[in-house]
Amino acid sequence: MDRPATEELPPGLTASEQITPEELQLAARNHGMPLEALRWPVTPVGLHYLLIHYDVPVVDPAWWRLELGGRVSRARSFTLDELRARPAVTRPVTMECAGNGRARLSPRAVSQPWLLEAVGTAEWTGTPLWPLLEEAGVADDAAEVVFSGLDRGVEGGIEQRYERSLPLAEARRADVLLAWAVNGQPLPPQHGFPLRLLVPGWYGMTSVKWLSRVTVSAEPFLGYQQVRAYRYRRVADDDGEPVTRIVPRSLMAPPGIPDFLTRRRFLAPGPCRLEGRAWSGWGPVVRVEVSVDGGHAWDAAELAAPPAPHAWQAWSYRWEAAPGDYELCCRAADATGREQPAEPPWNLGGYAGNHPHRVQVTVRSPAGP
Ligand SMILES: Nc1nc2c(c(=O)[nH]1)N[C@H]1C(S)=C(S)[C@@H](COP(=O)(O)O)O[C@H]1N2
Ligand SMILES: [Mo]
Repeated sequence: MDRPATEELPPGLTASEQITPEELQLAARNHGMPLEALRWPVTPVGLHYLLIHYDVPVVDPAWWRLELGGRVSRARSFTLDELRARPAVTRPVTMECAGNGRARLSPRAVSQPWLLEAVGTAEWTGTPLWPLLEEAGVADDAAEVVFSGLDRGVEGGIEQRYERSLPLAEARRADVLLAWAVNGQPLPPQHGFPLRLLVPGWYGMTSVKWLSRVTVSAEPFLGYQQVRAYRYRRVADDDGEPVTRIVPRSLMAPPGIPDFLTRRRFLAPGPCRLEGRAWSGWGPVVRVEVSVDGGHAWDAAELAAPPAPHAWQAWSYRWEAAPGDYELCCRAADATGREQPAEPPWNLGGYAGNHPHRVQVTVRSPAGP
C-alpha cells in the first residue's frame, strides 16, 4: 500500500494489534454509548458518549459569562440567567464523534480509539444562536463565527483553548443552539456546563462545550482544531478537506446475550426481531439493509421516519434464527445518495469510518440458568 509512515502512525501497527497505553488512557476517560442503549430513542445522559480533549473545567455560573464580540457593532456579555430568559427550544439531536470507527481502520491514527459507540441522541434545550448575533449587529465583512471553550491543553505541540469555527451560513441556521440543558437537566460538567454550542448534523467536534466566547470574524479561523485536526488528509503535509457533516451510519442493538470478554452474542433459535438506529447529517436516512451472512446478501429493513430532522431513525428486521454461527450486518443510505461503503476511504485522522456494522452471533438453545 502507498500509505506513508508518519509520526502519527506507529510503524507496522495494524488494527488487529494491541492498542497503546495512551489510547487506553483516552478510552477510559472518554466512554462510548453501550450499544444496547440503541434501544432508547433518547439516550439517558450517563449512557451518551463523551469526548473531552483536555480536562473538564470547573465552572461557577457566578463568574461565568458568554462574551460575544469581534465583527459586530455591539459587543456584549451574557450571564447564564440572561441567556436562559431568552426564547428556548428543545429538540432531539443525534451527535456522533468524527473519530467513530477509528480503531478499526488500518493503519489507524493514535487518538481516541473508538470502535462504534461514539454516538448518542439527547434532547438539548437552548436558545437559537443567530438572533443573538443579529442583535449584536453582524458586520458586512463577517465570514465565520469562532466558538471558544474554557478548556485548555496541548495538542500537536501547541498550547491552545478548544476552539472551532463555523461559516456564517451555518451559524445562521435556525437549529443551531446555545444549549444549557440536556434531557431536561442542566448540562452536567462533562457535557459542557454551563453552556455549549449545538450544531445538528455536524460531527461532534463542532459543538463546542464550556462555551465562553463567540467571535464574529472576517478571516478564516486558523486554530489547531480547524486546520490541523478534523481534516480528511492522506498525508501529513496535505491541507485536506474539512470534516463537516455526519456521513450515514446504522448500528444494531446487539441481539441475545453477550459473552463477557468477546461480546459474541448468543440467542435462542426462532423468530427474532433485529433492531437499531440509523442517521446521517446530510439528509434523512431512506434505506437500511440487513445481512445475516456477513454482507453477501442484503435485505431491506423496516425504517421509521425521523422523530426530528437530525435525530436517528429506528429500524427493525424480522429474522428466523436457525442454529448456527452468523455475522449480522447493517448499512444505511440517505436521501442524498450517500451510503455506508464496504470500505470507506482511509484518512490519516481516522475520521468518518462508516463501515457496515458487523455483529457475531451464535444461535443455539439456551444452556444454564
Ligand atoms: N470545549 C470543548 N468542546 C468540545 C470538545 C472538547 O474537548 N472541548 N470535544 C468535542 C468533540 S470531539 C465531540 S465528539 C463532542 C462530544 O460531546 P459530548 O462529550 O457531550 O458527547 O464535543 C465537542 N466539543
Ligand atoms: Mo469528536
